[in-house]
Amino acid sequence: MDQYAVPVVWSPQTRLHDPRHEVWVGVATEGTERAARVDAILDALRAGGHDLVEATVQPDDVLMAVHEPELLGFLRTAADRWAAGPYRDLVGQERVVPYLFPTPAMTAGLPTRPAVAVHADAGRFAYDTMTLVGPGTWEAARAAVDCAIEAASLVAAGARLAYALCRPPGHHATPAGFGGSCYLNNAAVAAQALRRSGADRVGIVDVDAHQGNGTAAIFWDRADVRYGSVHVDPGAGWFPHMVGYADETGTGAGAGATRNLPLPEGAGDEPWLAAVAELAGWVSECDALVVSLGVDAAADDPESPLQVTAEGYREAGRLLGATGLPAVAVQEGGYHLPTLGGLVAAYLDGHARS
Ligand code: SP5
Ligand code: ZN
Repeated sequence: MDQYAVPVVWSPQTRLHDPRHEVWVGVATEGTERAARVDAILDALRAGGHDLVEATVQPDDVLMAVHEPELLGFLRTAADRWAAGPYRDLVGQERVVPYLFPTPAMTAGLPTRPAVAVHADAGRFAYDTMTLVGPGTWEAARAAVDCAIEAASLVAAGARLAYALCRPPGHHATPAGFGGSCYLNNAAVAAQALRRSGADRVGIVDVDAHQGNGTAAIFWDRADVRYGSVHVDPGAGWFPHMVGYADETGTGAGAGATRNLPLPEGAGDEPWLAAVAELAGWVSECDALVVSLGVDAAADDPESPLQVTAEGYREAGRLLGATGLPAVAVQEGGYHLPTLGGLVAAYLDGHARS
């Protein structure tokens, strides 16, 4: 076996989620977070000589430590509720799309109770209209969590680096909400699993093009898990729009344990790698590392204006590998199918050879 081979934990179940469409600015656009992403990545990593490991089913306890039971219950049952409702006749499509959102603008201080109709109830958990729940969504998201837990177990057992081919991605999933193509927060689960297996302090470095508002929220008031992200400036009009600014640094026990490094539209390798190096230094005093490995900061990606190259991703791997920390890399975004696998392979090679 190649000494630089990385265990790649994946699951065929992650192909079961087919979002088909995102409802965006009033129109149904083609979904970008497609099942074909799994095979694009698998093919590149298999060709790169890495070791494919099929995830086994893992218990729910770590997942329940990062998400509220109400969210898990909704996601587990939503597609069946939709199938049992009148939607096939009404609209002829089988995916749950939220129709209203019970924000303070609606509730206005009145007492509220959960909506009976699933298209209304969905707004209690969904925070955008782009992240639909259909048949197979729960099974895929839950299998992605299995991948994250199993990769963390491999690292706890002595692997220097393990990669979890999680799909759908997770870093936008908050304690009680889903959005941004994410349902369950795989990276948060990996960090929590590493904590349970004995790492006193875990650092998360998020190199996805978008700030991981879900991961930030989960660890916002915790000192034991640091969260650092480099991403396109939300102030320039990019998702998640309302969070991810540099002055957001955590609260309470977690004060100072969050870092956001926003970059302007068009930023390429040089400023991006300077930010990655900064975050690598910041987490180096932790005991273990989780990398939220979105590759949508790449120049060809349709979902972000950053201009990072494959060599940039390789160098990011070197920088984070050079921390010497045992590390789990968790797949996040990355949507350009022709280059997706090569970008992930470049990162893993840089990290494994560092
Ligand atoms: C995990 C991750 O990378 N999530 C990305 C969330 C940002 N999505 C914003 C989508 C904006 C609309 N894109 C339209 C493209 C046509 N489908
Ligand atoms: Zn992203």
